[in-house]
Amino acid sequence: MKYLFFALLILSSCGKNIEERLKDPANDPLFYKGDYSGVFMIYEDELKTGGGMMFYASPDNQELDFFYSDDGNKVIRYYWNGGEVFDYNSESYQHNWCGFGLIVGHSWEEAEEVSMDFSGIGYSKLKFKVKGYLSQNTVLKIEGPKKAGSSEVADYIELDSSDISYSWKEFSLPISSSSLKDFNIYVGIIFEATEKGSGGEVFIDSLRFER
Ligand SMILES: [Ca+2]
Repeated sequence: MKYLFFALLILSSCGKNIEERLKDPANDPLFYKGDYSGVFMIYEDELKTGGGMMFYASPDNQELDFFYSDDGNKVIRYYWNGGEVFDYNSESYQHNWCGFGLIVGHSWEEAEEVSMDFSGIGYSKLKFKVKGYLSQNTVLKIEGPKKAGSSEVADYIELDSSDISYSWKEFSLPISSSSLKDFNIYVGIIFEATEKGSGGEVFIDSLRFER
């Protein structure tokens, strides 16, 4: 049984060599998919999903780092100066929002094609740690799993300047089991602003689904 399991892992992987995989199969999302340990780690020191990311609008006026060193602890750093970004849907520049998604596919070209189904595992929460700064008229929206390109509203939590500081704080977002069926995006991280030149700087770590 064990050998069959590894054989499946090897067959389903292209990017990593076998030795690397055998060293730490627990880092593989497919392992977690079959493992009912109750936690699926999305980001902890690195992106653990095996997938990639995509910006929702153009990456202008933003800085995104998946290996930011916070006193040696690796975290995601996302900064927006509140400047304009190009919205591919409306085909115009705007300063109301920007963001990115952690996707199941490896790049935006695969965003709508590659999906994951966690609906049988029983995850009910998206948990994460966050710290940083938001301008008065800017909010940070963290969205739960969703289908790319869908108009369905994902589960989300909205944090404003009074919710975060430069001390770590943990949040827990309840997620519906239906959102975990055939999703393309694990998590969306979005800044929304009511005025130009706002924005913020946030650090995110220990991003995970829990039962
Ligand atoms: Ca970390």
